[in-house]
Amino acid sequence: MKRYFWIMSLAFLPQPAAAADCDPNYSGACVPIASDVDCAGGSGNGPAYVQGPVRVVGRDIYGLDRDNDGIGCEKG
Ligand SMILES: [Ca+2]
Repeated sequence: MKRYFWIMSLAFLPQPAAAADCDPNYSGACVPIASDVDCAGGSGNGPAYVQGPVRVVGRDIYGLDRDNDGIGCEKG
């Protein structure tokens, strides 16, 4: 019985550290946390880029969703 709970607790551990490096304001793709993020293939100057589309679930702090429909980098 004790062993059963130990195995179950592993299933609820946080995902590996990579997830912590993604901005929580976006989902669907890993938007890096940087001074500025632009859409890959777009005209932005970085320094970081994300391959869209990404869904804005918080504040669009990087301005990826220019037409405010909730999806950023649609044509990225
Ligand atoms: Ca949009």
